[in-house]
Amino acid sequence: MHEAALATLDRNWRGGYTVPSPRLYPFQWNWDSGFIALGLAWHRPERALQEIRSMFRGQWANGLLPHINFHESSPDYFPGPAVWQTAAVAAAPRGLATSGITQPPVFAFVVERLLTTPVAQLPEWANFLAEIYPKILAFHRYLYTHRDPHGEGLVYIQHNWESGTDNSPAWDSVFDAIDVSRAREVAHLRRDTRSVDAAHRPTDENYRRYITLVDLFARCGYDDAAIARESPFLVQDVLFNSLLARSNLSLIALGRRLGADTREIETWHARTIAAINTKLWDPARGFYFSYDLRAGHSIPIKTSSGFMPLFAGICDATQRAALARHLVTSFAPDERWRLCPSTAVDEPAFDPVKYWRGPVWVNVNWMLYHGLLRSGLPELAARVKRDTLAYLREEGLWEYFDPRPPTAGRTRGLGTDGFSWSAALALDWLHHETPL
Ligand code: 9WN
Repeated sequence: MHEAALATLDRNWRGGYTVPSPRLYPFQWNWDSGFIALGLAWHRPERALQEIRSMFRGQWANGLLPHINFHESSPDYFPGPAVWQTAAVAAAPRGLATSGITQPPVFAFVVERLLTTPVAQLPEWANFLAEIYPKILAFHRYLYTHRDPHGEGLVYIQHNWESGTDNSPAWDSVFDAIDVSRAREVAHLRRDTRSVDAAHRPTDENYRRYITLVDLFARCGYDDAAIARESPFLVQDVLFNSLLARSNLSLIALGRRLGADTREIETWHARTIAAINTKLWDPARGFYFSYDLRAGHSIPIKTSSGFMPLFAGICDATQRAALARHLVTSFAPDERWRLCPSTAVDEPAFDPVKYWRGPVWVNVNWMLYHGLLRSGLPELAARVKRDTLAYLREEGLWEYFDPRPPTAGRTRGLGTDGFSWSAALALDWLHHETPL
């Protein structure tokens, strides 16, 4: 597995950045790039810095860090730059096409973790740190300024692709409410289902809605105020906000190292923790849920995103116990199931092979592992690590995995193989004992 992980990262390297998968995702993705840097850190430390620098080349003048940097053109992905139409937007960078939405904020905790890897021994590390800190800070400031209209400390996502958990059943009710009777058909433009089994991917009906939103953003010229007024999709996602909280903590630590004034971040941080634990916590169900800001209600569907406050380290003893109970009951009916399904097995929408509606994802497991460790749940953490490494060893470096007990003739590796963050986080697990 170790050799395969190294070979995968080398194969997916494009001279400055890493593609998540050569055929399915031929560009640089935002949160992928952060996880990938953690794997590069051990054998290709210079590349870890290049990877992050390449990502931030796409940063917009308003601080937005786009979810895709289109460094080179490729016919293998839809939607490409022609659909995003960001070239005319004043805040977008010159000389590099990007998408116009973001992804969960990982870079502060990624850079903090790099401190304890060979990357921090590189002569240029100190320069890198001084250069990247203000850029990450600008991204967080963008989120708090543009995505938190009521000053709640919770930022909203404006597209399911911003959640990273694209076709999670949590977004179904939002998408069901969108009128697509006059929206354009996009099924024939899709490229993903040419290289991956359509049963493992979102549906054409999903894609029609995803692109309807992108078309709306382009019409709004990526003006966040206009989008907030007009778009049907405004969601305070529990994963996104938990990663923001975790990243705030790291940003404060990095800022202090640099002798910076971190009071602005501390204020954001306190507000975000309190808001996650009130607005997104459901004491009756003992679980965290995202909130539909447009419709004005919570979205009570149990997904693996609900465990991410553990990773942020913001749960009290009651919350930790309730989450631990859910993990080994609603997410794993018995010991033969592997953790952690992206959607709880007892949810009607659970689908063991369809993308974020049931399969296990390595990046979520990696964050869950660290969250369980810091929550004083080492046995559960060890089970998550064991389950994940067993998949990677037995099946290969797939994008996601079927959580059900094995059955003869059924393959458990799903999506695309040779997936970069599966390789990179395997390397982090194999090399790095330190809890995050
Ligand atoms: C849209 C690259 C990305 C991941 C996401 C994952 C998937 C893209 C897609 O692939 O999303 O961003 O086209 O399906 O859901 O988490 O960052 O690996």
